[in-house]
Amino acid sequence: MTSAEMKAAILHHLVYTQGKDAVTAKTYDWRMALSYAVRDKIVDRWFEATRRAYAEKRKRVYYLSLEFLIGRLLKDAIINMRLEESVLDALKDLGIEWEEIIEDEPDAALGNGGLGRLAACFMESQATLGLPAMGYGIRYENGLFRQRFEDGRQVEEPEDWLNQAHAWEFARPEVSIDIGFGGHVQEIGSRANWYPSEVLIARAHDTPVIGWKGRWGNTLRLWEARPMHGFDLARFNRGDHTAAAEPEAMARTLSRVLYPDDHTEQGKELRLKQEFFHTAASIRDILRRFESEYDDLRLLPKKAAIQINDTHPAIAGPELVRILHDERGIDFEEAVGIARNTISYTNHTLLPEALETWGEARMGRLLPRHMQLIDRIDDLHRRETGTHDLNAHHDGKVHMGTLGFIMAHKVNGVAALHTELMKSTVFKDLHELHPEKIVNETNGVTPRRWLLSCNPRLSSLITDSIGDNWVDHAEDLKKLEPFTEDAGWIEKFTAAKHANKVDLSNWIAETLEISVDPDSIFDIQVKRIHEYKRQHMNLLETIAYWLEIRDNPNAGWTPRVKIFGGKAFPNYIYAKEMVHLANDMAKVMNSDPLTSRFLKVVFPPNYNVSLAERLIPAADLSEQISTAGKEASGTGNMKFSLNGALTIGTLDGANVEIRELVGAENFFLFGMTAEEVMTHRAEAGHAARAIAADPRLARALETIRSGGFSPEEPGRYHMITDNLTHHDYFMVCSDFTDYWRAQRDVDAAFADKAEWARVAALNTARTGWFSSDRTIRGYMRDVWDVEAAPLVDLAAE
Ligand code: NBG
Repeated sequence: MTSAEMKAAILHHLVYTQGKDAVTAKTYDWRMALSYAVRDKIVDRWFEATRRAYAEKRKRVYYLSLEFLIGRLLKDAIINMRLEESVLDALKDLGIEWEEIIEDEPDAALGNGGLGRLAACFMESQATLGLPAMGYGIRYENGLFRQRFEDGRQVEEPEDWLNQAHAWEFARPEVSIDIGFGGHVQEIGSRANWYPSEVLIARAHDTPVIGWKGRWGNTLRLWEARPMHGFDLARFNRGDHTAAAEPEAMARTLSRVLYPDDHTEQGKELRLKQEFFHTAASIRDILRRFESEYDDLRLLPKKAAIQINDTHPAIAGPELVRILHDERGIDFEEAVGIARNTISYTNHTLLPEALETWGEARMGRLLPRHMQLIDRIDDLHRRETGTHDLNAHHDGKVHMGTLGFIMAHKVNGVAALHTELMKSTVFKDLHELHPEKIVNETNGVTPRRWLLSCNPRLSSLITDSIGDNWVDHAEDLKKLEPFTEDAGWIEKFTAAKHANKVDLSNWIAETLEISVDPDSIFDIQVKRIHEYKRQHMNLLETIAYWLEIRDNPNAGWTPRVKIFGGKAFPNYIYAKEMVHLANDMAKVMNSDPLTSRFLKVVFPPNYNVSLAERLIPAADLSEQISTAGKEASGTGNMKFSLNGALTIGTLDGANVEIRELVGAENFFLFGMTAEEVMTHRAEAGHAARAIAADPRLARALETIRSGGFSPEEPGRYHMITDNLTHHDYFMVCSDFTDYWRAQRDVDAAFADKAEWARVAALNTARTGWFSSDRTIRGYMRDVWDVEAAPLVDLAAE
């Protein structure tokens, strides 16, 4: 597409779709016009892919997830369609600022963190690989809350990304599916009729997901909840105006908010309803498509693979069995077999507080037929395996992890260590019964968004050096290795990183009014705020460093900028205290004349996908410091490494694999192993002993305790200091000393600029393996048994 054609398309949509005259058009109007112009190009490719999937009778993958953290879509689409040149030229011609347009798009935050972002990366990789796939999610009206700080405290505000028109979706009112809840069951022999007492409608909204070079496109289908009967006119006419709108409001509640926690099981009825609503609508839709093509349901596992993203959609098993058995008349055991061979389940955490359970009373009330079927599934599984005590339904609850496991033919972990821990801990007994079921599929990230798009300087250097094949064959980044021995090339690499750091410094100065020196170490920890991720350990180390500088301000310290980002679950008081402490520390430290040349603390609010895209390319040091055994994988860790940051981290999640790939000598390792954590935790008084043995740690804790960062309220952080001193489940104190040591190793290493840059470049060269293309290929081979369509390379016109 030429620039002139692009310009004409933008102007056409500005007038005829957006209904605006160029003279009065605002940034929003131009963004919408550009989005429609780009979308037009995508639609043809998307249809073409859909038609091919049908014509070639291909097996499809269905990715069921309560979260899709897709972020902004415009730039992604432009880059994958290779339209940057024509768009940039056209905008320039029209006098419109590219940056302004990109920044104007709301960040679709339909997820909490890693789990949701992984789903988004998977969608992009599936499209890039030409794998016929469909993502099913919920179209939350309010995504993850917006975070603001008020006197350093986190304040949550509703996120209303749908307030403006959303350029990327197509409403499909013709795809409306009835979803029932409650009511009663009438058993007829083995089968039953379910008569729900409440019925809602799931309405589909489709967003095209286009792969690299536009060679394939898939659909992200998000469900909106609508009332069966909308506005009650009779009631309205009787003057009961509020009640008239009630059904509408009740239904809308269901797809209104994303639950803002990712590691605690909430047990709220609305959440269970959301899960069933999402899953039942998706299963219906999958069967409708299947039955339009084939007439033998026994073929389902050959033509469809349903992936359950964590346990949230795990009711898919019983629901599919219910339809196959009750509605289609397939024998119960055979129905279970078909469902199992179709479904597979990904586990994303071993934290006990995150493993979903539902009370049998609630489940029985809301989903009476499913409750019966779960018991029959348990019963069948007992007979198959000759066991007595491995039921999904036990102790008055339905355990969704067990249900997911029993109803899947494959169950996967998301990093090597995590998968091994699944086998030896949470799923130990089930694993012994089904030793073939658990497989590992280490997470990945799409290099299109997480390198090509977010880091244009480094990407151009890479492409200039090795060509652009790396974009969809990220293992090609290995070809950079010889360049890392070339001083001239390393200078270019350093220049790219430095320019990214200057950009970030300017942004920090503009938005937060903090000046930071781009020559400092940019040390970044961005992720949800959680005790197991140990932001407080990082804060303690920051305090200890600060105190040391104060003691001896002229000792030639290595300057650092400590950057934090992340949201705390609104009811998680401890995590909110960590946020508050970080902000209080920033206030004190950034204005300390003795230390501020050497140490700054920066905490931009509202960490989201777009902020990640801004921060990661500018990082020198990536903080991956979770208690070993607790972080299933991590994906931020991969993004940092890919963008040339060095990692300071524990042997946890995918850190283990990052270290193997980049080389142990290029990784700042510290802390206990998962096994050591388990034994050490059992020893009483571990925290007190660690504190007594490390005066720096003791002093840092004492500084917080005595109100060093909250003089107006010295006891403000007693929750944190008491917990760390007496309990410290996540072993912050016991790992602190080694963490401090590793941080000083970082200082020493940073002093040799050229060597640091060489290692940073090696990180980029050696982490192509973490492309989500590799992950998806793994699922295709080990889990889904599916092949991609051969792709025709359609260069950008
Ligand atoms: C998260 C893990 C991360 C992992 C992502 C994606 C949940 C329940 N789990 O370590 O904590 O990277 O899933 O797999 O959100």
